[in-house]
This record gives sequence, C-alpha cells and structure tokens, in this order.
Amino acid sequence: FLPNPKRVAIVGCPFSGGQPRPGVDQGPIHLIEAGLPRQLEELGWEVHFDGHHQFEDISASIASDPPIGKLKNPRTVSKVCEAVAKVVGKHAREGVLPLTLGGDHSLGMGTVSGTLEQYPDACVVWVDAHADINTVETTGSGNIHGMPVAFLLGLGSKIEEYAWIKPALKANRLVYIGLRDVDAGEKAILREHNIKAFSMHEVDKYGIGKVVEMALDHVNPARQLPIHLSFDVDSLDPTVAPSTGTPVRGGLTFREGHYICEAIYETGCLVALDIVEVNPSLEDAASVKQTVAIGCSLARSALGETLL
Ligand code: 6HN
Ligand code: MN
Ligand code: MN
Ligand code: MN
Repeated sequence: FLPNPKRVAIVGCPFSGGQPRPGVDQGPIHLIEAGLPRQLEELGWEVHFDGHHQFEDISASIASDPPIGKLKNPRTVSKVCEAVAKVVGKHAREGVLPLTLGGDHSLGMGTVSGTLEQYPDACVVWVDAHADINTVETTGSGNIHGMPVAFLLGLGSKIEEYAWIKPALKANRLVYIGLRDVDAGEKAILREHNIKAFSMHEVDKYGIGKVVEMALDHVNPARQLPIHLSFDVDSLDPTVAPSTGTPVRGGLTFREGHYICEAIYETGCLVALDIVEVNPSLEDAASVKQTVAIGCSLARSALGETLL
C-alpha cells in the first residue's frame, strides 16, 4: 500500500480545542520548524506541504460554542475534524500518504474518517497512554480528545453536530498499544466490545517485539490490510517525551516507541500516520526540544528510516 513513488503530504493541524491546555496547537509549527519536511526528503520521500491547515476562525468559533452535555467546544471540534477528514481523504485518494501533525488527539476522528473513506477495510493501531474511547455518557472531563475512538466506532448516544462521521471503524479492526491510564467507563467499553489492547503490562511481560506482532496478528493477520497508525506522544514515558498535556508515568521507552513505527513501516501496509499531542508550551526549553525531536524521529521511523 505504500505509495510508489513515495509521496507524503504533511497535514499540519494547529488545533487545541479538544482539550483545555493552550499550546498544543503550536506542536505542528515546531515539528515543521525542526526540519521534518527536509528529513523526510532525505529518506527519499517527495514531500507535499503547503502550509498549516487554516481552519476558520477557531477562537471566534470557540467563543460561541457552549457545551453540549459535558462536551467542551463540541461544534468547533466537529467542524475542524470534518475539514481534516476531507483533506486526509483527498490525499489518500490521490495516492499520497497523509502525515497529520497535531494538535490534540480529537483530530484522530478526522484523520481515521478520512482514511476509512478511501480504505474501508483499514485497521487502526492507536498508540497512547489513554484509550480515548469515552462516550458522551462516560466522559468525566468533557474533553473531546478523550473521545475520538468512541465516535469512530459509533458508540454512545448520537449528537447531531457529529452526524458527518460514518462510524466505519469495526471494533475488531482496532488495537491499542501503550495503555496505562484508562477510565473505568472506558474499561467497560473495551470489555463489552472485545477490543484488543496491549497495555504497558503486556509490553513488560512480552516485550515490544512480541506485542507489535500480536497486535498486528489481531487486526491484520495476513498483513494485507491497510494500516492507519495514530501515535499520541504521551504513550512515551514522560522522561522521554515530557512536553505533552496528559503525561502518565510508566510509559514506552524511546526505543519501544520507535520500534512500533519501524515494525509498521516494515509491513508495507501503512497508509496514514498521525503524530499528536506535542505541546511546546509545557516544561522547559530542553524538554520541548526533546519532545519535538522525538515527534520528528517517530515520523521518520514510520516512513522507513532504518538503523542500518
Ligand atoms: N489524550 N481519559 C481522559 C479523558 O479526559 O477522557 C484523558 C484523555 C486523554 C486524551 O491524551 O489524547
Ligand atoms: Mn498538497
Ligand atoms: Mn490520545
Ligand atoms: Mn493520550
């Protein structure tokens, strides 16, 4: 499925409305300024980047966007994600691999929707400390970055503003790696729908090599289905990627995170990639630099950078 010639379109999404901490909208700007386009060119990719996505006036939108139930900024998140779905879908249709740079992880409902439009049988590997599967009913925070997977699966009661999402993702085409902070309501959903998840406990027990193999055996047994990799940098340990909004200790090491990306590239099935939740306004300058550099190196690993 990898495009031939190798063409990647960077979709920069300066958006933070799915969660409360300002600054995550600057993530994509830092990743680009750190030289990601040139780094990917050096790997042999033809890189398309025509500037960061210009959403309609987000601050104006948020100012007139009262909660729906518990959900915060619900109309703004929906509008932004619908626009992202269109852009990602268009790149995928044209045979260009979309690399979405967040921004917060609510964007995942846009990116995965875009992928599924072009590749209805795609599977999703969601690398995260969190399951991001709260429904309208179970969310405690009302932060929509904790909910995109529920929308993609069509779980929870429907809200009109999200009617554009065709819940095209099947529970058996989804797998998690890295979980360690899952809400009680989310655990019930994972159990009820038999969703496969490899938490840090399994990473410790089996090692990352075996975990990725088992994860792919579950969602993509013959390694013939397209793969969407949605990588939340908070899956990494906070000592590795400190500048992120919801850090949780006990996360993936630097190598474990990169190994996941390398192993998915090796399948030849990658069709879309998200790198999200880099927040350059959190922690000190050295931490920001380290986190941004890791965002870039994860993208390079997923696009074929090898150690030898
Ligand atoms: N993320 N489960 C928590 C919530 O607010 O629903 C945390 C979600 C974090 C989301 O990191 O993308
Ligand atoms: Mn383009
Ligand atoms: Mn996430
Ligand atoms: Mn997370």
